[in-house]
Amino acid sequence: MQPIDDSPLTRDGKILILAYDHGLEHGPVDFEAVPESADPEHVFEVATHPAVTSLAVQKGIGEGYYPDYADDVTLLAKINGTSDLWMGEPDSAVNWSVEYADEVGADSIGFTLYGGSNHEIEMVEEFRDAHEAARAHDMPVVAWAYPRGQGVKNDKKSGVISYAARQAMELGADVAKVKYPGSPEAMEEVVEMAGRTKVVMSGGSKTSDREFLETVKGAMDAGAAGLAVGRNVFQRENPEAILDGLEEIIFEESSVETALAATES
Ligand code: FBP
Repeated sequence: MQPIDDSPLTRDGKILILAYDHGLEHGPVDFEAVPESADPEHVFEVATHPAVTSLAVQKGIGEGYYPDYADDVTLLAKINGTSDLWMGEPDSAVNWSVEYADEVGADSIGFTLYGGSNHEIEMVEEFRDAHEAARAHDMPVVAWAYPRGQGVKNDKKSGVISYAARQAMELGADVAKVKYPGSPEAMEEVVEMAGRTKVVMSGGSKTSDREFLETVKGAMDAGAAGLAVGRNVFQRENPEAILDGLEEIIFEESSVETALAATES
């Protein structure tokens, strides 16, 4: 892992990745709440909010839409990804090369690691290749550190999430994106295990403004560097409002009450 505070992925050392690979990972069901969220242009517009330090997309959306937003949005190329249409041990296809992501204009890459899957060895070897190519292009590497598969009995257990963050750190990730382990205390352990690798909390399914902002605040107080969020932003009728609140918590270290007030202003 390397220092990334000078990279466009961060603002004051903090990170807010807007994730928008759900059409591939989950399918159209994720766009039902706010139908315009199926249109990548809508989400690129949302990503121009100053709180967003990068927009994470798959190849088709990157090459199809990023040229129109290159001046206003920082791109994270989600290199691998898979659909929800098949069954079996967790795995994820590598859909674009780091070289091509660089050509499209990406500033960083993202890669899912399913530690505990029967496909873990191949995934880690693919990660190695992507990681070393990213180094050659001076692009930070974000691991979607998602322990999952036959070897993992409980992927919500904090010790398992700490192990996934540690795995990401030892394999060279600059940022480990983890599911929230359930409490600020558990998050502290995750952050400790990740060492100098920054930890960002994964957004999860949509909750109320207060619940979401409280969880993010707890994660930040526990030492997280920020958030990688999809549904809790684009499934809202007013995504800019929640981003105003997140900006308060992540970059201004404000209280939840101040953040909630920002969502209403
Ligand atoms: P959310 O904030 O909507 O949870 O998005 C984060 C994310 O990692 C996306 O990048 C990805 O599409 C999705 O979650 C995968 O979630 P899962 O594998 O748990 O279904």
